[in-house]
Order: sequence, then C-alpha cells, then structure tokens
Amino acid sequence: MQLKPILKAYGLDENSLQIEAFGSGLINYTWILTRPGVVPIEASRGDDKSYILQRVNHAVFKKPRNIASNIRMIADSLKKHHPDYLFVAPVLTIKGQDMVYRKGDGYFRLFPFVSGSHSKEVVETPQQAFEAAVQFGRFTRLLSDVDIGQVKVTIPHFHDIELRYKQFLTVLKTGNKDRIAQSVVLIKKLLIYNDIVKTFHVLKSDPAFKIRVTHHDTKISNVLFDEKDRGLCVIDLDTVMPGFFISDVGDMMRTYLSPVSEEETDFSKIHIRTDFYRAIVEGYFSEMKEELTATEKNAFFYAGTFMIYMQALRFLTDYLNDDVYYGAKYPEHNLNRAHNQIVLLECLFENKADLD
Ligand code: GN1
Ligand code: MG
Repeated sequence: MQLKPILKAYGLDENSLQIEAFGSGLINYTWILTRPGVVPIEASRGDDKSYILQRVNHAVFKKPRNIASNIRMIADSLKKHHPDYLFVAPVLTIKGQDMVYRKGDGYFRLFPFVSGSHSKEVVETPQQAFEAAVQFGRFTRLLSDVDIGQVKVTIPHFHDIELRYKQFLTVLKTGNKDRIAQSVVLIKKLLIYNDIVKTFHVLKSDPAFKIRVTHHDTKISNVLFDEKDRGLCVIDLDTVMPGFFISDVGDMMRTYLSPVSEEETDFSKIHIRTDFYRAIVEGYFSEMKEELTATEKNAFFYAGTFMIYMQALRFLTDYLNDDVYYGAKYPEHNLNRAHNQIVLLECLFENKADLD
C-alpha cells in the first residue's frame, strides 16, 4: 500500500517520518508516524509531532462518511458544552477534508498523537479498570444532550445479538461442513446459552432501557492515560453510534475481567478478577448513576454475559464461514477465540452469586 500520496494530502513527507504498524485492532490498519529519533510519548507539538494514521476497513464500515459525520457532531457538541474535555479530533488535509479517499485502498484518517499520553494493551490493576470505566461513562454522559436521531449508525445491527444468533443458526446449515463437525461441542454450548438472546429481546423493548451515544468498543487500548495513569479520554470513535449501555460495560467486562485476552489458548489461565468487576461498575456508576434507570442498574451482570456470548457467537460464526470477517493467523484461530470466550462466559456465570 502506497502511503506517500495519503501523507502528501496532509502536507507530510514520507521520507522524514518513521512509519510503524500500531496497536492490535482486527479491523482497521493503524500506523504510528514519528520523526526518526523521537519517542512518541515525549513528542511535542510543532515539528516533532507524532501522528496516528488509520485506514478504515471499507468492507466493515460501508459508509465511512457516517463515521466522519458522527465525529464532527461529537466534536462540535463537546466544544460547545464541555470545552475542557480532551477530544482527539482528526487532522484535516490541506484541502480541509477529514478523510482521504484513494481508489483501491479506501479511506484514511490522521490523528495527532496526544503528547504525554499512552495507551495499554492489558488491564493490570483494578484502578486502571476504574479509570477506563470512568472515561467511557463520562463520554456517554457528556453527550447525553446530543439529539440521538442525528447520530448515524456506522455498522447496522452491530450489537444486535438476535441477528448475530440468527447468523450463527444459518451458518450451521450453510457453513464449512468439516469445521461444523469439528466444533460440535462448542456449538452445543452456544445453543444452550441462548437465554441471553431472549433476555435482550425483552430488555430492548422496555422504554427504561435507553438508547444513548455508545462507544461500542471499550477495550483498554481505546483509552488514553496520562503519565500518572489517570484516564484522559477515549479514542477510536468509529463504532460510536446509538446503542445500549450494556455494550460498553459488557465489553469492558469481556476484555478486563480475565488476566488473559481472547487470544489465549491455554484456557486454564482464564478466570474472573472480581475486584476488576467491581472497579468497572464503580467507575461507570461514578459518571452514569444519575442517567441510568433502575432497570439498567439491574443489568450490569447481564451486560458481561451479553457481550461475551455475542463475541463467542461472532468468532464461531466466522470460523464456520472460513474466517471471512476476522481473518486468521492459523487455521483454528477463530475456533480458539470462540472457545476462549465460552470458557470466560462460564467463569463469569460461576461468579454470579458473588457479583450480581
Ligand atoms: C473488532 O478491530 P477491533 O479489534 O477494534 C470488532 C469488535 C470485536 C473485536 C474483537 C468493527 O474490533 O466488535 O469485539 O474485534 N470490531 C468490529 O477483538 O467488528
Ligand atoms: Mg475498534
């Protein structure tokens, strides 16, 4: 992929930058651009400035202009009502556009690297989980006066677990036969837990279950921390769209509770860190307790089961679909990821009495 013309649109010269792959996202490509010899965390404004360049996955985000529209609306609202919030807006091109389109390669965006900030790949302490939950709760709260009807849907039915379940049932008929035969034990487990889908059906039609500006990808690497490990703000706003709080709280549970990630294949290492669970609830509550209804407050534990189960469905569906969505670094990759998530779900259920 030729980055030179993309950088040129921003007035940047490829030859004076060090360009490296960045982060561990599965969907978009991300690079960090630094001046040779400059440590990004120390990069200041001016010439030393570092950047994050991202290519939006066009197959997943079919209308990247919707992302840009949401980001613009969020930026405007925060600037107007909460000017102190650190909002990382995309850098504009020389021509004033917030994205660059290149035939064949798709859409690119550039962000400033926030000097003095860092992100994390793993949640190591309950305090970090608390800080992240505060940030995601704050983000939704600060945007509570945005007209939700104006917020665009960037991926239709993204966290619609009923659709994800239907897609799973379909792939059991249409998918790769050998892989289906190989996955029977996991398939049976997912069928057993389908009460989680039924509960969603009930909740979503309850007016006390509110639709708000929701991030939908609350993994720890989407929070910027300062040098003292205090949360600064949230980033990666591609999946910000109207949604339910269980998506954000649930994805924090899915990705912070266990000391190992969805990539771990030694499933004996998966367990629930109950102090991290409490930290997520407290952190989110500290921002959102006035906003959440009683019905929602009762759905915290459910949130974790909802997101973990949906991710297991998505990974196994993709495995049976020959990895068309997530891709795979080795043949059983998505099978293992699904297995990992099912073990995590079972661990969470084992702790229900203690947590709910
Ligand atoms: C994808 O690309 P990344 O890693 O930020 C996916 C999430 C999944 C996650 C699982 C647009 O996110 O929904 O939870 O993988 N994003 C999209 O690792 O499908
Ligand atoms: Mg993401």
